[in-house]
Amino acid sequence: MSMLTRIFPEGFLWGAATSAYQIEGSWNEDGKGESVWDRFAHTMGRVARGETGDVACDHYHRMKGDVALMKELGLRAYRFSISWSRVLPEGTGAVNERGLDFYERLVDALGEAGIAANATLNHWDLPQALEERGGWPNRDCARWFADYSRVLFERLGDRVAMWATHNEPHVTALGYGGADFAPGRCDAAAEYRAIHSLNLGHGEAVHAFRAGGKRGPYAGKIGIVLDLHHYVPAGEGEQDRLACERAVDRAQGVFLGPILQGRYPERLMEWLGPLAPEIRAGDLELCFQPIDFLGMNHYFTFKIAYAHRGGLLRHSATQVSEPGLGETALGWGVNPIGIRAVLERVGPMARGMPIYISENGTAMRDESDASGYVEDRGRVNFIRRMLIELHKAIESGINLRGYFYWSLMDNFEWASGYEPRFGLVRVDFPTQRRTPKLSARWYSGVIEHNAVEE
Ligand code: GBH
Repeated sequence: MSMLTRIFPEGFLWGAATSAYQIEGSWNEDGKGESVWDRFAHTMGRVARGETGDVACDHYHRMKGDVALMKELGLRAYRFSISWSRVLPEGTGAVNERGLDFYERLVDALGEAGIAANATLNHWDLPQALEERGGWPNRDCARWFADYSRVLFERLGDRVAMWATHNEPHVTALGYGGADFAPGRCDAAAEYRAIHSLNLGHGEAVHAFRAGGKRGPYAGKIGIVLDLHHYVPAGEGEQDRLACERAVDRAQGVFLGPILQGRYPERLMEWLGPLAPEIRAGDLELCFQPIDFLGMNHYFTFKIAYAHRGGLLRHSATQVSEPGLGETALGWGVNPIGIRAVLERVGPMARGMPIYISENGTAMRDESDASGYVEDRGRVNFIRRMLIELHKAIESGINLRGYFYWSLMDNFEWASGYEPRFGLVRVDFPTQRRTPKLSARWYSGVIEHNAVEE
């Protein structure tokens, strides 16, 4: 077998990602307020087996050990999110100092370990108090978000290397249109209003960051994390092509457009008619702030067909896998070339701005031995295949600067609960014992050599 070593550019940022609700636990401790995900998970029937993030990985109490583990694995960067209702229990107004202190201790522990802090301000867990004031469909939410962001910039702006405003705002909006994500409102008009407030909130937060408070601009960079999957029309006909365009515009264009180009996708807005969000004078300028990087979460390739019964967008989606690669424990396809295809499509829109893979990973039915060790060769192969495609994308001129595996450790996979395991590190939930899997050891080697073997 011939071996080809693909060496990444110097300084390529290797990391792993998590989010607050999925790992922290301590949902009502030290003054934390309730979030929409606390409320959703506590509601009967919303999450598989009635599981919740009440305890999750107990990271709130085990943070020091978790950072030590990251150091042991050799991570150069760690992407985490900040729970808004831990910092501002009511969403606006009084700061909960104990909550804010937790993030300060985390950022300082990362600093001591030599790991770059990559903080996401909104990973879906809106304070429930703000949901009761209308949530994201209320455009005031943009201002509440910017005020909350400012609290974090003021306290941690001298130590955080990278900030992301939102994680996958597409999914936050789905929480209004559908039932699978909090708050699960099933209200299509609310979904599209939420999209616009999310864009405005992003713009206001970036603007606040640049204004830089009393101490002038902060040290770090700011951007946003979007879920950018690969979409292909099922057939060659016009109907499938247009259905595919609607799917891409709904999932991606409504964010990429305003944020990178200062406009919404026109054909989709026409299609939506009265459901299209109200855009006021000055809004698009606000959304269209210069950002420092684009974060891309990537998981799968969809084949899109026109479907008369396909809901508002009249489409249906099926997963695509490269032959022989099967599907993940969540039924998602595995199609390595998709990650490069998206980079090649989105790269030009980003006009050379640095791009990071802020999430990519696979859920597997891991089985551990008696010691807790998992020999997850499938996950190693998954990551290896993705990294090869990323290396090819860099060779073709894409300004890709880093890769964050999702996730550092097994955690609460939203409405699917604890069953799908994404981690490099196994978590035995009853004992909270952490055991690095084969993939963690392998990934450490990739980081150490800054290279992957093809
Ligand atoms: C990411 O979500 C999250 O950022 C992370 O918290 C999560 O744990 C991880 O990935 C793994 O799931 O486009 O309408 O068909 C990705 C979750 C999966 C949510 C696909 C939306 C498709 C909805 N996304 N899902 S749609």
